[in-house]
Amino acid sequence: MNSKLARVVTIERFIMDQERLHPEATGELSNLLYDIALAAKIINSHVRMAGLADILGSSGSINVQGEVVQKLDEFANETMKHALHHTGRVCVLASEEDEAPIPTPAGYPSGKYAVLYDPLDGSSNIDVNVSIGTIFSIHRRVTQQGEPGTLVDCLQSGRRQVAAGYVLYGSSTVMVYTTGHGVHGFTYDPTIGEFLLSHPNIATPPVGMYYSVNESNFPRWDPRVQALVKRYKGLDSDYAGKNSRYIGSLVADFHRNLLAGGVFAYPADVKSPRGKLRLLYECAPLALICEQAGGYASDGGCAILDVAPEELHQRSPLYVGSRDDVRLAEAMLADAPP
Ligand code: P6P
Repeated sequence: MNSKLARVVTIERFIMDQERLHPEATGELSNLLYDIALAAKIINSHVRMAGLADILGSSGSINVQGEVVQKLDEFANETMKHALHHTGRVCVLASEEDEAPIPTPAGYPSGKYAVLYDPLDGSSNIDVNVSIGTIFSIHRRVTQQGEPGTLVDCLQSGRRQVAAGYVLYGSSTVMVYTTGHGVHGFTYDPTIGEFLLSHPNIATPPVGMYYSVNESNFPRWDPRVQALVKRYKGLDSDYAGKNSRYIGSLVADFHRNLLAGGVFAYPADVKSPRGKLRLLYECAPLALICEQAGGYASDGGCAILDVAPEELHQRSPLYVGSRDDVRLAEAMLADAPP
């Protein structure tokens, strides 16, 4: 037995151990999570090559040019589709990159899960080598088993998710997910091509060190939002201020705050009256992860997980992270115009 393997827990092993805790489990969700982990490994390999596209492409020495030059978020989108749609585990996919849901192609069995995802969030940061991420949300289908999945299977509130997770392509590549039994993080070891358990049972502090918001939007915010951010900054005498950290890449900002404690805010403003971020495949999966880690996520008026979606790509204001910091946002925004 390889001594290294004797000490580490791969994501596959962890998923299996988790499945054994649920005798009723069929293994389909476990296999679906493996499929996503595989897609993450493939996307990771291309994200790591992105900076070399011009160099390698000009030499023509390897065919990476065709793959890496392809916009990475399109590549990530296709990779997620190819990893998922033929497995018989999903009935429909919904992607930030596609206007309409993607039912399982004809000729493939239609499974019991709907997977919604942002294949590569923050992809505008690729050219400047800033961390980016994949976010996914998994629902059990609500339409007839065996039939192609539809939009109805996608338009479910966040509270009904059976699993949610993200992959952060940062200084290392980390996959974090929950199936409703805690939040667990896995760091990719490229020497063996495996995600290894590195952050079991993540818990986020009730009050955070950081606040994360794009302060250049200050003039566009409702006065209550302006007062809230001033409070986070410590400009309100009886409230200790937080450190400002804003990367401009949702998964990176979220992950730091999840581990260290903090609040991320993307408020509604006069230019984006429903906020910028997408409810179903950005806000809702991160909200489930955050709540499972002891935090909270709100649209400023109610829990993100309780918002009933009306459209596939609908946007939502988002306040997510340390529980007390997000509750403060709700208290200070009470009765704020939607
Ligand atoms: P802004 C990236 O484009 C993204 O969708 C998220 O990853 C990030 O949190 C947000 O937009 C940043 O938006 O308006 O501050 O540049």
